[in-house]
Amino acid sequence: MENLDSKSAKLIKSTTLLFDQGNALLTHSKKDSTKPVVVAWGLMNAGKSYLLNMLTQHIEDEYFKTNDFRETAKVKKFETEDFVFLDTPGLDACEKDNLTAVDGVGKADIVLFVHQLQGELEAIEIDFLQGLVKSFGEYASDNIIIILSKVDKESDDKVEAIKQKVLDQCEIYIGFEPSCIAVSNTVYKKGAEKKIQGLMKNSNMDTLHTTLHKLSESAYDVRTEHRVQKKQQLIKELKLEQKKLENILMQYKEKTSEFNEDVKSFNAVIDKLKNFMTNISKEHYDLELQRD
Ligand SMILES: Nc1nc2c(ncn2[C@@H]2O[C@H](COP(=O)(O)OP(=O)(O)OP(=O)(O)O)[C@@H](O)[C@H]2O)c(=O)[nH]1
Ligand SMILES: [Mg+2]
Repeated sequence: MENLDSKSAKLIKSTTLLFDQGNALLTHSKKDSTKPVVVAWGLMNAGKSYLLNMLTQHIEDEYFKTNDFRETAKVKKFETEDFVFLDTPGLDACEKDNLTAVDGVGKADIVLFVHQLQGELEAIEIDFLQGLVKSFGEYASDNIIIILSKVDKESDDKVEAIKQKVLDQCEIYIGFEPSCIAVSNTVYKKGAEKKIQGLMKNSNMDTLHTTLHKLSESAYDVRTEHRVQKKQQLIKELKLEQKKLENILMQYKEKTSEFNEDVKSFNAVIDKLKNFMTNISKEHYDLELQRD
């Protein structure tokens, strides 16, 4: 059985963690942006940074640096008139828990989950999506958009087939089919540079813009609800911790009174022993005297 000291040490640790979460929640609420925060997540090289450049109209100059190898190393932010966009490093296959490792998860109002159109969702992507859904609770289906990127590399039929497969996986693993938009960053860039409306339309970036604006109307309400829910959950957990702490305190008190009882009888024995010693010494002294 676990002893009282290690039980209480564990409890103090978990309560402190809950306090930290509560403080983070309070600080976030105070310095929150009133604009919806849009966060791009996805595997390395999925096209997150390129996508955010297009969405923030960085057509010629790259604000979010892109590359063929792992490029983005930390969260980077750009604010437009309507949104705050956050770019994140690609999910790491070696990382056990990408969700807690990434910054910004508590701040995200809308998630762009970028999946490169090579095939279906990989296990690590599903894991991450499941974590996101847990964190968003009942608002997950409104807030997560799956972006299928680099569609210029595949035929329309293949794009459609992969989209269907990804949506089926979402239904199975996260319990709903989110909005799913197939985009091409390179086609949008070409269209914007050469001012060719047809290319820009084909890239589907406008559809994504429209979806974001639609979501932004309710994003603030959803964020508030999300926070309220998180606070309620925290209060519930803190109350449970309080009960456990009180229980441990009681056990300590019982131990102390047992200990006090032990000390009392111990003292009584010592007193008895002292008396006995005094008597026996006295007797011994008297005997010695008689002998002399
Ligand atoms: N053909 C094509 N290539 C793209 C598209 N979007 C991005 N790329 C290329 O894919 C590579 C990766 O793009 P990034 O935007 O840097 O990918 P990322 O997801 O930010 O990668 P990390 O920051 O390393 O996680 C780059 O070479 C881009 O040029 C697209 O729509 N079509
Ligand atoms: Mg990047």
